[in-house]
Amino acid sequence: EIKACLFDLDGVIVDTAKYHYIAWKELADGLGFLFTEQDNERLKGVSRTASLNILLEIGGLTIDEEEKAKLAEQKNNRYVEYIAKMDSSEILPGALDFLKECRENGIKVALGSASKNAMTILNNTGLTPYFDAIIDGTHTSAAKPDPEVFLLGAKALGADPKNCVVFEDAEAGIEAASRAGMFSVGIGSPETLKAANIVVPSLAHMSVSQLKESFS
Ligand code: B16
Ligand code: MG
Repeated sequence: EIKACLFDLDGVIVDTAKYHYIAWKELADGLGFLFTEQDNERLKGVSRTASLNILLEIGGLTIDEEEKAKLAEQKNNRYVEYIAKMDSSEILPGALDFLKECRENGIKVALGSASKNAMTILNNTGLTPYFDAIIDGTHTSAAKPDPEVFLLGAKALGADPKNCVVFEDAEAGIEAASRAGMFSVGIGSPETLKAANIVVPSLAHMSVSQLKESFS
């Protein structure tokens, strides 16, 4: 039986990857190397620090921790400028309807995001009231694929992991769900999200009745 649904933010509810990309690209430009959209795929679902390490590896740069902290801050300041302009028009197709449908069916809803900026995004898009619990990068000590973020979500909702469903667009997130002992729905392409229990292109292709059928 499904008692709770846990949602990743970037790539599932909103497309903030495009803003992460512009901000990382600007940083790479400043450091003097090219950062492509293809490179950006590697940063999806990955924490800010881990993202920076991947970026520096692409640029072939070795930098001390103090300097890294400054660069991460510089990138985040730019990113925050972009997300400050977000509104409800940036909610991905089907996401809001599905969140509402969960509630209507007595299913609890939680956010499970790696982002430390999740609250800003939820507030600017008007989505905060649709969540019963919000777990983001400010609450966790281990990043996905560690299951911590989803286990904290289940705990906050008072749900057993076996009664939880995770919606994720990143491989690391699907692995986190599986390590948490939860059913996973991949949002994206079946080729990249092989480990997910089921995969749909977006939440516009998902309904509670369909989910219940796949879950049983
Ligand atoms: P921040 P999610 C993730 O969000 C993004 O996919 C990832 O690209 C980003 O680096 C990470 O949040 C941290 O974000 O810099 O805002 O703390 O997919 O877990 O909702
Ligand atoms: Mg994501």
